[in-house]
Amino acid sequence: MEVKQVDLKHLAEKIESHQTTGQDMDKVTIDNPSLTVEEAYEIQKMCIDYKEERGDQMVGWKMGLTSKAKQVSVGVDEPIYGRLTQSMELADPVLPLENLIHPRVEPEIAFVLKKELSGEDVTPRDVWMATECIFPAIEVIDSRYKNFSFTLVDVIADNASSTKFILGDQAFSPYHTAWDEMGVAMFRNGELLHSGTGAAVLGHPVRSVAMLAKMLSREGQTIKPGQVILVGGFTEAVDVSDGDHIEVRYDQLGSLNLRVEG
Ligand code: OOG
Ligand code: MG
Repeated sequence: MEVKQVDLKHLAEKIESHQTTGQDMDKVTIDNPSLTVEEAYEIQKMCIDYKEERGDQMVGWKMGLTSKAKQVSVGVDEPIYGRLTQSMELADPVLPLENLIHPRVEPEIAFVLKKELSGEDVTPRDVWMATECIFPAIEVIDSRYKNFSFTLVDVIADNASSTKFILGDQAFSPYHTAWDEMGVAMFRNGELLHSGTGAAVLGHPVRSVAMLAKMLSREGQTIKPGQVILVGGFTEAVDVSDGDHIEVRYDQLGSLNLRVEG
C-alpha cells in the first residue's frame, strides 16, 4: 500500500486562509485520516507563523475542552490548547460578525503571568507563584469546519477554534476569591442560558494553567511573562447572531458585556 505523505504546510495554508476569510471547510481528517495530534499542533503553529509574517503577534494561549460541559457539547473528551494573537483581542465590547462563520461565546477567566512557567512538573503552587493577575474574560470561538463538527485532530489544527476574546478592564489579585467556587451566569438578550462555577474547569482553573505548561513542555515551549492564558469555558458555549447582547455575571468580579453587530 502506498503511504501518503501528509503535506502539513499545504494544510496549514488552507486552514489559515479559511480562518482569515471566514469560510467553512471540510474537516482535514477526511482527506488525511492518518494525521496525528503532534502534526495537528505543527499545523496550528504554522498558521500562527503565517499570521505573524503579516504583522500579527502572539499574545498568549488558550486551553480548551477543560470542562465536561464543553467536552460533551463538541464530542471531544480531552483538553487541547490553542494560540492567541493580538488581532483576536477585542478592544471594545462589540463583536463584528464580518468574516465569522458560526460564532459562539463562552464565559472564561484569564491568567496573566509575571514569571515564566515551564516543565513537566508544574504544580498549582508554581502557577500561583508565577501569576500577576486574573481577568474575567469572554471567548468567541468559531470552528472553520462545517456544522461546527470535528475530531480532536481537526480542532487542534484549527487552533482550537480560536477567534476573538475580550478581557475585563479590571484585573484581580490571584487571592481575590476562591476561583473554583466562583459562579458565572451567561445571559443572551436577558435570558439566563448557562451557569456554572470555576470548579467545572478541571476541578480548579489553576489546574488548567499547570496543564498548559506541561503540554507545552513536551514541545519545548514555555509560558512567558505577560502572556494571557484563557483557562477554558466554564459552561457550554452559546450561538450568537446580529443584534444579540451577551452578559456574563461573575461572582465578586462584576459583569462583562458583548454586543454582536452584523
Ligand atoms: C473547541 C474550543 C474549546 C473551550 O473553552 O473549551 C474552548 C470548540 O469548542 O470549538 O475554547
Ligand atoms: Mg474557550
